[in-house]
Amino acid sequence: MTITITAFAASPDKGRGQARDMRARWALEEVGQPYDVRLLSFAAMKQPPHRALHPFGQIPTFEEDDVALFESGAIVLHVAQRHAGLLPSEGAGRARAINWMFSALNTLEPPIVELEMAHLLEGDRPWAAERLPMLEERVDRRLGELSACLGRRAWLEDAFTAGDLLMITVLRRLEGSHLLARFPSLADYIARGAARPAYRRAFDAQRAVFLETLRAADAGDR
Ligand code: GTB
Repeated sequence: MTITITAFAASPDKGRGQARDMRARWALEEVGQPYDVRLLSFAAMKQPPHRALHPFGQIPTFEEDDVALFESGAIVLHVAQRHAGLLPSEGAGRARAINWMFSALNTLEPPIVELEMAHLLEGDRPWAAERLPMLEERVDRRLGELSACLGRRAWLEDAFTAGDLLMITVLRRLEGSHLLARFPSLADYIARGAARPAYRRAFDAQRAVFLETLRAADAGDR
């Protein structure tokens, strides 16, 4: 059975590759596994057929034979464990790469998402002027610590791993933010990840979905 993942039919990010299907796409491209994509509307995500796969009614999901997964981190780990290219084969290095995967999702992503949500949903609230600097300071601290770990190296370990893949997708959420501008080595790290041919293929594939919605809307207008 060909692997099938799910993604937004109309991503709110307008083809910027910020939705989490990008993680699954990138991992599959890195290991050279072909995959199909089932595109879902917001309404379809909340219907029983999709909820049977994803209890929270979200994307992405992953299906292959008897394996069905619904967390982007678990999907990347599964792909990395099944196929060569994203995890070192040696025990300690493999464990460290998996450690970085958890670090991306548990230590870096939460303060970044909290800040993003505060800007989006609470920016006009009376407490925003006090809360936003506090949230920014938390992100800034983590970026400083990560930048110190990375140092002058290209990747978090000796070679690119699934830990870098997840870390870069997490850091990309800060693109355009003044917070990232303080850490040029992290901006370079993101650029190095985004220059990988597998990343480009994944990015172009999700962008093609957006361009197709534009084309269809344009044809409908005529
Ligand atoms: N923990 C889960 C995982 O890592 O897979 C979280 C999955 C998740 O948040 N999915 C989002 C979703 O399905 C899409 S990625 N949302 C629809 C819903 O909950 O109804 C989050 C996302 C969405 C949009 C942007 N954007 O527009 O920039 C960025 C990230």
